[in-house]
Amino acid sequence: MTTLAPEVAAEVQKAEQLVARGEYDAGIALMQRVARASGSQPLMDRLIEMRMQDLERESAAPALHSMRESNDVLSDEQALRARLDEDGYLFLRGIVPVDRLLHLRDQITSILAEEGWIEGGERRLLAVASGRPCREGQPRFFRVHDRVVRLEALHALAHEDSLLRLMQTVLGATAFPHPLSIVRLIFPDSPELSTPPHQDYPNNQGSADLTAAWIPLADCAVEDGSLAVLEGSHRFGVLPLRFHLGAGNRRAVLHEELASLRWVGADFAAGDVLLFPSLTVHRALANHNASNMRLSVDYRYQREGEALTPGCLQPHFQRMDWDEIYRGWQSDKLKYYWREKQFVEVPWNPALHDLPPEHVDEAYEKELAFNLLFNRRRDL
Ligand SMILES: O=C(O)CCC(=O)C(=O)O
Ligand SMILES: [Fe+2]
Repeated sequence: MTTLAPEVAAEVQKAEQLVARGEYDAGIALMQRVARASGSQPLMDRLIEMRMQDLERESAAPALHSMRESNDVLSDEQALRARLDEDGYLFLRGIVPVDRLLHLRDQITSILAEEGWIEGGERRLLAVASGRPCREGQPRFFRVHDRVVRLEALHALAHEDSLLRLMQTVLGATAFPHPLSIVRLIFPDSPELSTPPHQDYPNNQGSADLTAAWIPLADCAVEDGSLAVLEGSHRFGVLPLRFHLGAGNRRAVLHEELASLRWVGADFAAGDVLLFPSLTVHRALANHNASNMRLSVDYRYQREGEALTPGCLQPHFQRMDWDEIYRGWQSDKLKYYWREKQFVEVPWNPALHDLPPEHVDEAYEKELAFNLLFNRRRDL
């Protein structure tokens, strides 16, 4: 470091001070500019170390309060809606029949075991991870996901009677699920890859009343990586985005006004459902289970007559069309069901989903930092 020009050294010192004060975004952004402009390897190494620290900090558990259960007002639609409006979420116990969840879990874990992601045999349903964590977007991720996303049971679960009745109570009689059914295949021992705080609105757009249902496919305690919600965060409009390694590759930037809000979470039991509209900030907690993957699904519902974007009518990741997905399904009942629904198709606005230009370098640096952290844990 002694060979650095004085003005470079001053910038480095400023970046270090920002990071030491906890201003990671600003400190790392400055360090990134200085390190890349100087071409100095020691500065690049220091930048990656800062990124490692930042990844650890980001994935650490937030102070967590208990989610409010709303089963007491389940049959009172006014009260349910008032809760949703007040808290920005609804947490309901025992909605989805457990046999329906297990039926899907059985099929997903069969695929995961065949593909070598988890142990087969008697422990298959536990989803005991046997390989290195896989990230959304990697070729080995898509090899598995392309099989899971074809499962009739994955799509049929969004239409399950009790779940659909709940969504129609909350949203109104015309509520229907988008065919975009999402499955999450979350490895243990990779907290840095947990889904970061974000709003669904930039991904889905259309109606802001669009409401997600998050459903784990087995009991899922906080330590197993359940979902947490930033209570009341639906009142702050659409937040800016930064790159993140977790699902969706984007996190919301939480400005000062949101600093006083509380994160709420719960130990989910199989059958429990968490609902939230698309402006509510939510995140996954890190999966610290010693061995098991966290498997969950999330579906989005909206009222007829409202806006939706074309991506909500496509299979997740849009790697195949519905005809291909439907090949081998037992029933025709749910094929293209949304063609009977009324909605206003509006264009998706990419500007709402864009990342700042420096994100390409950031993605590379974070990937490097993640691999270093992961290998360090393995070496312990
Ligand atoms: O399950 C996860 O990790 C993310 C879920 C999520 O973001 C959602 O359901 O909108
Ligand atoms: Fe989300």
